[in-house]
Amino acid sequence: MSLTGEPTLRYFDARGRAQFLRAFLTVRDVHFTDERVPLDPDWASWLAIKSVRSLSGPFAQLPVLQLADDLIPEALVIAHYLHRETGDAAALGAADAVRHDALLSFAYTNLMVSLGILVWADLMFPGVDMPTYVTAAHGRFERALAPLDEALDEWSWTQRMHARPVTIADCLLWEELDQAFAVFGPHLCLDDKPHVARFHAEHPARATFGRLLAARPSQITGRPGEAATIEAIRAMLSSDVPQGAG
Ligand SMILES: N[C@@H](CCC(=O)N[C@@H](CS)C(=O)NCC(=O)O)C(=O)O
Repeated sequence: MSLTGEPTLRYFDARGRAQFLRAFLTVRDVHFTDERVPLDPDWASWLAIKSVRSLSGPFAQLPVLQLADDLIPEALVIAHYLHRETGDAAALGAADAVRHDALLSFAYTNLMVSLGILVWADLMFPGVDMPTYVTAAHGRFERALAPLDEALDEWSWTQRMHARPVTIADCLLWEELDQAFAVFGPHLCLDDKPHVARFHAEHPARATFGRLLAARPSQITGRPGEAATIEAIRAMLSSDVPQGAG
């Protein structure tokens, strides 16, 4: 890889928008510094650097990838940068290159962002009717997986994944499916999405992903009280809890 020096990936001590980048760099043996801003109750560590553009980038948000002489902001921009620098972008054929970028965009927007908003919903939208919102978000998430299932099948994505190095989209899609299991628990059913299930279960880097997560157990988002929120979300989705309760 032509990344000169050892890059620093700066993000909060959470999986969020950066775990797939950590996973990719690890799987592809790129030495990097995994700099994690602690999730302090008053956000003191973050506020100390938020206005320092050389640390938090042009939009004062994380993640950023710090290189020897440059700083790359925005998770998707970092992802595309790594995809190019590894030579992966050039190695994929024209059709797979478009499919790859489409998967990256889909997994980021339709899966990651939806899960993040769900976990933060009651704080982001004060007064929201959470049981209704949770049921709708869960349904929307599962419905989004149906065309994904078809695409993975049509593109023979999982088979092809075994025949080449793991790409950044492979890492993001696995991470988002895993985050979805962590949020929805038994309420995420992939029985009718065999290609999505196979992608998650047969991913060649799943052992590395698991080791990384075991070494640094992390929240999904930086939301205060996330574990209790996830428990409440699952309770709302349980058929034995009447909708409208909680
Ligand atoms: N468009 C950015 C969004 C980044 C973003 O929203 N980061 C959040 C954490 S997930 C953040 O830095 N929040 C702190 C703040 O905005 O002060 C991306 O996709 O990377």
